[in-house]
Amino acid sequence: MSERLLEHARALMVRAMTFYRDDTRTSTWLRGRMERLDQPLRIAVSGRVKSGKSTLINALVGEELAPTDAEERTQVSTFYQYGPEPKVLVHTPSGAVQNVPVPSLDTGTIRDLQRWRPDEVARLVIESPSPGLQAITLIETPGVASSAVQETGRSALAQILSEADAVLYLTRHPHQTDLQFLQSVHELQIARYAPINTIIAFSRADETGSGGVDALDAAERIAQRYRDDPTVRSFSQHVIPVVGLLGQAASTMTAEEFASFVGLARLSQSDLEALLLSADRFANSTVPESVPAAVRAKLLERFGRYGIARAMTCLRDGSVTDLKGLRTALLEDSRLNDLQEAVHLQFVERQDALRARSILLAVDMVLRANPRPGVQRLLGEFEHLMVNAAHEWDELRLLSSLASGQVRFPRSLQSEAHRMLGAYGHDARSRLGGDDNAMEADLADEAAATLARWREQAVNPLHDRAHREAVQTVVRSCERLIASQMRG
Ligand SMILES: Nc1nc2c(ncn2[C@@H]2O[C@H](COP(=O)(O)OP(=O)(O)O)[C@@H](O)[C@H]2O)c(=O)[nH]1
Ligand SMILES: [Mg+2]
Repeated sequence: MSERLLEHARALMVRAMTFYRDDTRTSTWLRGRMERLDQPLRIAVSGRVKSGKSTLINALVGEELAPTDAEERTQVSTFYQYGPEPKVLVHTPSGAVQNVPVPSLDTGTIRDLQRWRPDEVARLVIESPSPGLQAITLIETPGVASSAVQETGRSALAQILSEADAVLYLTRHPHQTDLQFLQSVHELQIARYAPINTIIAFSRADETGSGGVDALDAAERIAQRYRDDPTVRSFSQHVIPVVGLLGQAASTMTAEEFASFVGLARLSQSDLEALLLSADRFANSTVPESVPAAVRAKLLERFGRYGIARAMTCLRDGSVTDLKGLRTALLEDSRLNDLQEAVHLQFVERQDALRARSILLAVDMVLRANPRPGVQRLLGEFEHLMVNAAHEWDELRLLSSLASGQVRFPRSLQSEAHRMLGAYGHDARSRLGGDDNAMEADLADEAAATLARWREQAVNPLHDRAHREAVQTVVRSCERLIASQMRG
């Protein structure tokens, strides 16, 4: 159905382009939006300053491109996208695009460009042939609540978010500001669009509590609390702890770093324990000379205490013997895999629905900003599409709540809901679980029976709000299915 929604959205976009064909600015803007359908999905990586955005981007790309620890005032929206050759494009506020020749793409060069003033650069586009960028473009937004955002106004940030198909929001521990921010973005831009497009990453999870070896367990417990929070749940189904620093270091680990880890793992138990007592001791102790202090300090900066402790455990218990093995184990420990899986399931696999949402958002913006005679008709088509789209997004959102366990029904209803919401396909047979020989009349009976079962659930007083809403969504799916059976 998402495919069909996307086709309808695309058709509406084409009509809007025709409608504004004599208005060059508007039609060019719309054409730009249209061309994005053939480009990788755009994911905005947002959050406060130092929430770990750049680090996580590097971890996801598997390369060090994004400069970390940027000064707050130098923040500019930076796009990391695929290109056959390394390339840097500077977009000026007036809309001009400059190709800046750079000797190589490294964090130092990019950091220098990020220092340009906001009146000189509106956004930076970094193109790199990294395989990690083939399916997705990552956009680092200015830090939420940073002075840069205050200066340029929240609208600049909202603008970037409206250009993204999905949002990965990083927070160290969801502060009030984060929640307010996320909510305001939804109210501002996407109120009419089901928020199927936000994943919250509980970043720098290794620093949770006292930052010891059990930091991730503590982070997981906190994440669970947030998953159950109704406010959080209203805009995201996923809260995932992640250690971007370790993800970044593991995916770019060198042979020398591996050799240093092996050297450290060979120390006696007591020497190693003494070394791991504090970050200061680890980086500055005069012993062991076999792995000099400068090398240790670098390891600490790259992997963090948690990463080093995990590397020691893996190497000493014999579960890991080579660089590749250690990389795999540390990536697992960083939870980057879980995050990547969620990005894949929530964003990449649902890209048709997300792209349809982006297109509708763009058409809506244009129609409202440029009213002229005849626009009513397009607005009418838009509203009609939105009603269908909204239900489809409800279905997607509920499927992911069922998957994450936020919504749970007794087993038989659970699997029926799953099917009915279109998990196995959108035609009547897939939704009703009929076999290939099922007759139309049987399917119609089954649909009626299913609707009756779910209407019964609708008056079940034991359901809380989330479950009542879930039941309503399934009821609507049944009703729509029956309506289409009657038409067909
Ligand atoms: N311990 C730890 N530090 C991190 C992690 N991610 C980022 N950092 C550190 O936090 C600081 C800010 O990170 P950065 O990625 O630049 O944040 P940004 O401002 O949101 O882009 C840097 O010093 C990073 O090394 C993490 O997962 N664990
Ligand atoms: Mg940054």
